[in-house]
Amino acid sequence: MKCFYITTAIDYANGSPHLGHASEKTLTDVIARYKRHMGVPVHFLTGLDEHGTKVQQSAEKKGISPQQFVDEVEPLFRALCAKLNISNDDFIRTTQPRHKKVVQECLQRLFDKGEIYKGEYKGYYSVRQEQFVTEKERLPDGSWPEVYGAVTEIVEPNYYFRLSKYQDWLVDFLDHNDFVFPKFRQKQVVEFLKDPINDLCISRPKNRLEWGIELPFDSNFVTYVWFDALINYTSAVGMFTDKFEECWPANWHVIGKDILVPAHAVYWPIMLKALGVPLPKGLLVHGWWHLSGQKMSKSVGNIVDPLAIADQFGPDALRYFLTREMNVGQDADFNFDVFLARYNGDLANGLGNLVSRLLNMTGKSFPEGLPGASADGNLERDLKALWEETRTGMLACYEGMAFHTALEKIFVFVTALNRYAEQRAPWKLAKSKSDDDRILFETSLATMAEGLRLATAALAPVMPGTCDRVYKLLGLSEVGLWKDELSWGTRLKGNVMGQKTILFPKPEIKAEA
Ligand code: ME8
Repeated sequence: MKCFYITTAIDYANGSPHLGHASEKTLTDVIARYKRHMGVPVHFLTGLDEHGTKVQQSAEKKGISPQQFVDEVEPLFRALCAKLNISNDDFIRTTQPRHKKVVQECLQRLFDKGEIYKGEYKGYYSVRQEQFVTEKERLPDGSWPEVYGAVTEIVEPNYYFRLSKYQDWLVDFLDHNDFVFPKFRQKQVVEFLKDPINDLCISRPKNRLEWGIELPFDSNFVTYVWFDALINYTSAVGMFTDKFEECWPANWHVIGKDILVPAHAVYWPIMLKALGVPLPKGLLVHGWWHLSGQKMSKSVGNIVDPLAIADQFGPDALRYFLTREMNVGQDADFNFDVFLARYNGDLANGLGNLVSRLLNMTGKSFPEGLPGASADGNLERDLKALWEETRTGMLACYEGMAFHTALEKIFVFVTALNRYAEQRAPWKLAKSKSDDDRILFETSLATMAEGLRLATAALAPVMPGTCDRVYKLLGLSEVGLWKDELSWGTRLKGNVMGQKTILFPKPEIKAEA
């Protein structure tokens, strides 16, 4: 079976990882894990974008070489992946020989086909954005928008890629294909293409920028960083080798909204088209996290960096929050008070409480193994019916990228399980001498355990560590394929349950009132 190939953007190696990087990797990981639970072979790529002016400048500031600089940054990003339990199969760095080789091969092929030509550029250049800017972008008072930083006028020979030649093709392609998710983002691309696009300057003279991949046909130049970076998606899976078709075309490039236009939705499809290579199947574009975190750092001294939350609360608490609070495509707000409310409400009092209640009682009453459910009352039937509904709903949500709603549905079920526990009150039934109560007692624990197992299996793409832990506590190995995991059954009968466990300890810090 051809693999499901999914990628994140490759992060700029000019600083430390931040919440945006964490959330994009988490989102991509949720999809990758979901697919694996569906039995689909997955190839998941993430990595680092290591060339360009910003890296060269950051290295200069530190007084070290750019290579040394990126070598120091790389472990930070790998540590982020490890900390968040990201299941990437590969980690590409654009300074790796496997990548440079493919970039040069692409450039040479395009040059040989006449798709790249030499011209002269006179214009304004933004160092911060590593791009030329046009008069059109000047503000009414003649200055440049702040995002560009310092803008200087330069004249230099450069190489150009014939982007404009493909504009009509791209417009037509977008007219006939769903390429960008969510749909409103594709409309933004179409809107962008209503104005004529220019050819793309894909070189930088070495006297201005040395830190890049040398053009194979002119050693006085290096490659523009975007032209280099985009190719990571193909260089990592063996472009120009026999292996390439095992993964390519990619199923999703997961990216933020800031790098859709023009990089991923215009440059990249046209580069591939000009090379005669199929396009990826889609661009999955997420919104941005905004931090009401300025406030956060003041109110709770120790949680300045949102990633420190993963240290303090566990990676799954952060993964849960990021997935629960972002409607993919829309922006979201990172607010520590909301984080705490989710942690305490959904995780500690919801899932965590269910686990500790169950294990407390099984530990006391059934240390030799979980009993079976021999009664089938209204409460049990209602729960089973709710599970059927939850399963159908959450599967559709996972498939439709509505992960926040999938979680909402699963937690409605978790709440129902806790309510069931309160209604059946097994802690009271345990004290009764009647045979009927004994049967109900056993049934209630078996029902809680099976419900917990199902909720856990459904949460596995989002909270993989916690779910494997709960599965072990239920006497199972890790969560497997969903075709085997999501039906209400009796497989837990006789399993020896684990010791009472607090999955989500109450935090020591308090949210500000
Ligand atoms: O753009 N919320 O790298 P990058 C959500 N190297 N996502 C965010 C975010 C936020 N606050 N801030 C950044 C680059 N991101 C290029 C990509 S790909 C061939 C080259 C996302 O480190 C951003 O949208 O600036 C992007 O998808 C990713 O983090 C890397 O951003």
